[in-house]
Amino acid sequence: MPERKTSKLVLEPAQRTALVNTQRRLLLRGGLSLGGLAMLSGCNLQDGDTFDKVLWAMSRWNDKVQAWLFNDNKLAPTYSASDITKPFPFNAFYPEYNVPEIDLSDYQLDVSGMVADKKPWTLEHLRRLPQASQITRLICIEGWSAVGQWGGVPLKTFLQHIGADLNARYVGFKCADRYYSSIDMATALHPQTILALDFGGEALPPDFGNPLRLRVPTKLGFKNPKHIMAIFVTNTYPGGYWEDQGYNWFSGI
Ligand SMILES: Nc1nc2c(c(=O)[nH]1)N[C@H]1C(S)=C(S)[C@@H](COP(=O)(O)O)O[C@H]1N2
Ligand SMILES: [Mo]
Repeated sequence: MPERKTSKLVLEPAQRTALVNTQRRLLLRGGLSLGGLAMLSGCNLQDGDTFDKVLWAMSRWNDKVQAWLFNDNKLAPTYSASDITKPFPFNAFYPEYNVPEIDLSDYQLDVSGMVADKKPWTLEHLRRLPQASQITRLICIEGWSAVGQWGGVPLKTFLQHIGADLNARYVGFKCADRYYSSIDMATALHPQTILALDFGGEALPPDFGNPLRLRVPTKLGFKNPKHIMAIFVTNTYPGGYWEDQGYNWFSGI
């Protein structure tokens, strides 16, 4: 096994300032070395690694700390019907006219990974499971937020029905539009995390993720994948569309 080097990185002054500030924010006050950070983040950091790679490792480390601090019962605030934002903002990595067209007649949700029952689910079948509804705030990292009402199957209920290994680390989602995302198991089992079929009391319209989206009000908007086609349970870090471009994977409580 190659020896881990823990000596200092060579950084530009501006990078140094940014790194020092990030370290402060990430509670790295205890004087964690590059090697120590490498061990905690699971990244193989070496002398001469780029600034981006070090920041990325720190973000992974931060995710871990947040998961340790995560409290199952911590609930996102809920609102009343009069607080609902109208019209509700649309957001995706493409403009509204490119929203995917999904043929509902042959739609099925695929299930794979660490689950006992891998049979695909129809929408009718999903609607026969117990349903929950919430009025919560969706917060987009781009600087806007909006209150909406979503209804559907609590993800915990769904995971129990498919015999998912609830000790697995991640639940991942693949969408009809190349989007993908993933959440930690604690978040998947959180009482407010739902597989939403309805928006504002009606079946999800195309703009807002028909026929199925994840609604997880304890996380930022980009952790709420729309147009879900497949769900998988895994111990292998699945990343996400924005997560893999540097957005913090945990992004919430
Ligand atoms: N499939 C898919 N899901 C997605 C996105 C996307 O581009 N494709 N964008 C995410 C982002 S960044 C946000 S803020 C929310 C926006 O949801 P809304 O259109 O219901 O407001 O969806 C998330 N889920
Ligand atoms: Mo977003």
